[in-house]
Amino acid sequence: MTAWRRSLLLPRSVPKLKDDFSSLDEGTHSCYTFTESGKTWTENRNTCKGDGGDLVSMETEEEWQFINDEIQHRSIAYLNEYHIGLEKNGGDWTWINGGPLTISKWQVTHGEPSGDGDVAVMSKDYPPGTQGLFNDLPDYFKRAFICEMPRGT
Ligand SMILES: [Ca+2]
Ligand SMILES: [Ca+2]
Repeated sequence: MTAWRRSLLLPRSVPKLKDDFSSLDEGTHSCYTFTESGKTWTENRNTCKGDGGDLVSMETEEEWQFINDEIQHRSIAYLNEYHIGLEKNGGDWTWINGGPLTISKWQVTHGEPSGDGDVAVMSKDYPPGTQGLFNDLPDYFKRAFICEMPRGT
């Protein structure tokens, strides 16, 4: 192969980094990206939007189960918690895509939601025994996060 031809082909062979951390749910037809670290809830949400998605909204038990299965075999920093697309609007917890919160996943044995914030995290296992369960936190706490993107973007 000539040198000029090789240089034309090179850029196509460089993989997109985010593909290494994402997985596809055949049920929801969404693609999810799991980070190992992150910033504030609002900054993380903007990162998801920049990639053509948003923080994850889990409208069904099946989608929650898929996400929980994924995070149980991933490693993250920041206290084993991920920002998700759940926020308090006028006293009601709603998904940021507009859907109501229909699954019961608060860490009730730890008194959550405790009212200390208007955004939510999903636990990998922090505190121990809370796998996949939610906790409300202030926006400015820095955490890893999960993006949901429509298939094909
Ligand atoms: Ca969803
Ligand atoms: Ca809390």
